[in-house]
Amino acid sequence: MSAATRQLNVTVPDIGDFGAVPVIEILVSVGDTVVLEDPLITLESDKATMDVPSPAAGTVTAIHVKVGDKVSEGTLIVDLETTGEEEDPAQTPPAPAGGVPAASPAPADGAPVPPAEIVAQRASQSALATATDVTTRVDESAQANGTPAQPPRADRETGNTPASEDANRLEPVYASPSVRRIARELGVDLHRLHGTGRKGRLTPEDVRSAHAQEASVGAPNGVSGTDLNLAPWPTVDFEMFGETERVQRTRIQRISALNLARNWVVIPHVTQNDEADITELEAWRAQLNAEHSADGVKFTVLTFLIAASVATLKAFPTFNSSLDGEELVLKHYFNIGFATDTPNGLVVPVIRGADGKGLVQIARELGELSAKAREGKLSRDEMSSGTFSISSLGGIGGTSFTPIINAPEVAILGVTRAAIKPVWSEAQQSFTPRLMLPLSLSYDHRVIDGASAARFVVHLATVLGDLRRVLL
Ligand code: CAO
Repeated sequence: MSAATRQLNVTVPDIGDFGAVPVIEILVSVGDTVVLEDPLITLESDKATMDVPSPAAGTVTAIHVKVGDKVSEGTLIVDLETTGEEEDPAQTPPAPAGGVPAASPAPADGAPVPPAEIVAQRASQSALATATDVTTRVDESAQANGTPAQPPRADRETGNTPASEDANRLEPVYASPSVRRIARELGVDLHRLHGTGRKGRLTPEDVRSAHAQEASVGAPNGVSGTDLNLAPWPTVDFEMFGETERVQRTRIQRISALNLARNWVVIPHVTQNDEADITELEAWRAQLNAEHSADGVKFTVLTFLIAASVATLKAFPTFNSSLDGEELVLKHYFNIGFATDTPNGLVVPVIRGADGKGLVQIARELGELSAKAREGKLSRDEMSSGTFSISSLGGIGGTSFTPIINAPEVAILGVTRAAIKPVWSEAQQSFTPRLMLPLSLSYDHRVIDGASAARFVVHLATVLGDLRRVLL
């Protein structure tokens, strides 16, 4: 394996008899990391829907097509910077000049088959044999040969809460345009279905029965998309009113959007606002930063919030739980996620076992994980298994906001900018200037009632006011 990077121009492979096929979806954005065979774009002719797989692992450095463009074999679609590190030499001979996708997993007879051929075979076989549409992906050949398919892209995605459901969303959907059309009409999410057709392909019947089932019993968590009875989304011809610009959203942004919308719609959120007096804490923080200036460890407010949250979660175990059907799962481990703003979108790295870590270690991990997050280098492990999340906008500003709960967690702490305020002192019978930190706790009202939430935040504020209480 060589760590040297090289540029790879990825072109549309041999797609059989099809030419000038419209691009219906761009599945990657510049800056995305992909592995071998990740779908890059989707093409849809009137006969077939085809994902063009990545010929190698790497980072997308340019995208040369947009939705609606018509492409044919050899059209340049994407530039990749590859290191060769994720290429399996047994499965992936070097891509020839011109960027034609390299070989796919070997079939049973051991001879490697280039994906271009597989794509062409599948598309033309299907078009000829069944005259129906087909989604072609090299995964099919891997599955047919008993070799494991690629893990879902979410594994490498630095997206928000890549739960298995989200991973499903990133798997290719094996459905014809007509099945997709039925799904669109009925409002059925194809990513949730298991196809009963040949090689797991989704059939019209799969979609119709899923729709009937959703309508009768409702979706998980008691919410059915069809039951919401929402008005159609407004359609506006923006260009009629002036010049516009269309910008591709990153995969992280698109995945986050799906998660946030689901969590907002399914979970009844209530946000409890309060303030913590962190005057003493701030003085101690400054002292610690001075003491550790040579170690490269920076103690931000978030470091203390994590420690104080763990102490508070221990006192209020319901906040460190998840709903599982009729049961509540109380977790005896404390994995604290923190929302991180990155150029590609919002991600939530997790400090695992935060209860067993001291402030220095938490501060160090915060620095390391947020740096990795911004570079898009977080692993799935580093973003999973959170039990409680913190979203700190304190470095930017604000006085309160409503953070959205990171399902399946049941609460999230939002933090905004600390400010010096006059606080009445009974002892001194006067107002004294105190540094007050605004706290906004959103909680799942199905699990937590308002009084508990108010007590939780008061307790948290008390701990932040005197961090010795962490030791209690
Ligand atoms: N009040 C006052 N100052 C604060 C503060 C607060 N609540 N929180 C942070 N600050 C200060 C820090 O102390 C630091 O100042 P100094 O350099 O003088 O010490 C400065 O603001 C920058 O801090 P930071 O935000 O970089 O560091 P952090 O550890 O507090 O936060 C991180 C790290 C990763 C959470 C943050 O960078 C980030 O990405 N925040 C955005 C999270 C987000 O997008 N949330 C919304 C999600 S929902 O849409």
